[in-house]
Order: sequence, then structure tokens, then C-alpha cells
Amino acid sequence: MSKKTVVTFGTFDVFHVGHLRLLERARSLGTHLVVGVSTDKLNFDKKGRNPVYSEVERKEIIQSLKCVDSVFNEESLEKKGDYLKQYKADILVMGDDWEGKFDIYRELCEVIYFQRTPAVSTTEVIEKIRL
Ligand code: C2G
Repeated sequence: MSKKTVVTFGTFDVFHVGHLRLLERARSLGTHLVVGVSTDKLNFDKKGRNPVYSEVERKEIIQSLKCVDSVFNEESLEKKGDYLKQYKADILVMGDDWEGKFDIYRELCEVIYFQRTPAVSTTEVIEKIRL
């Protein structure tokens, strides 16, 4: 098979099985999976709180996965087009919580939204631990 690069983006804080399934499914669409891990600053700007794990730790975890070929810092949501060009994306994969939001990038590559794994989220894990 000739090289087919899949790119996806996420915070992947408090890594869980929903994240893993998304990444494994994304990788199965191509020969290379490149993951943009959102920086602590982007997270703070987006969600008003710092992630539990730092960007260095989150990137280390993602990079160690069998299904992931490389990782980079996602510094801004607006830079998606630049990243897709830089990493020569054939496919952009996102979870369906982002359905429709990245359709403008269909001029650069294929855009696919996967159904999220139900009943698991970082927020829920944090709440469970707090109880
Ligand atoms: N995900 C999933 N199932 C879950 C939870 C998450 O499939 N139960 C997917 C999300 O849809 C997303 C990826 O896992 O595609 C990473 O999720 P988050 O870390 O929550 O990513 P987010 O903070 O939405 O950052 O440029 C976009 C952002 O960087 C995405």
C-alpha cells in the first residue's frame, strides 16, 4: 500500500479507552497516524482550566502507542489547515462531537467523523476519582 497519512487532534487528558479506540480506528484507515496534541495553553484558552496531565506527559503517552507514528503540538484550532498541509494529510479524523466543524478542510483532504465511545470521558473519570 502506498503511504496514506491520517491526522487527528485532541487533548487526550487522563487517557482512556474512548481515546484509544478513536486512535486505533483512525490508524486503520491509513499507513501512518499523526496526532496533534493540544497544548496546555490552547486548553486553558478553550476550557478555562489546565489539563490534569501536562502537554509533555500527554504527548509521551500518545507517542508510546503502537497505533501512533508521530505527535506534534496543536497550538491553535485555527492552524488546522496549516498542520494538514505540513503533515500531508490524506484523511482528517475527529470524533463526532466535532461533526461538521471541520468540513472546510475537505478541500485539503478527506474528513471523517467517528462516533464517540459512549459513557466514557475525562470529565467523568475526574468526577469518579473525586467522590
Ligand atoms: N473521544 C471518543 N470517545 C470518547 C471520548 C473522546 O471517541 N468517549 C474522541 C474525541 O471525539 C476526540 C478524541 O477522542 O476526537 C480526543 O478527545 P479530547 O481529548 O476530548 O479532544 P478535544 O479536547 O475535543 O480536542 O482541534 C480539536 C481539539 O484538539 C480536540
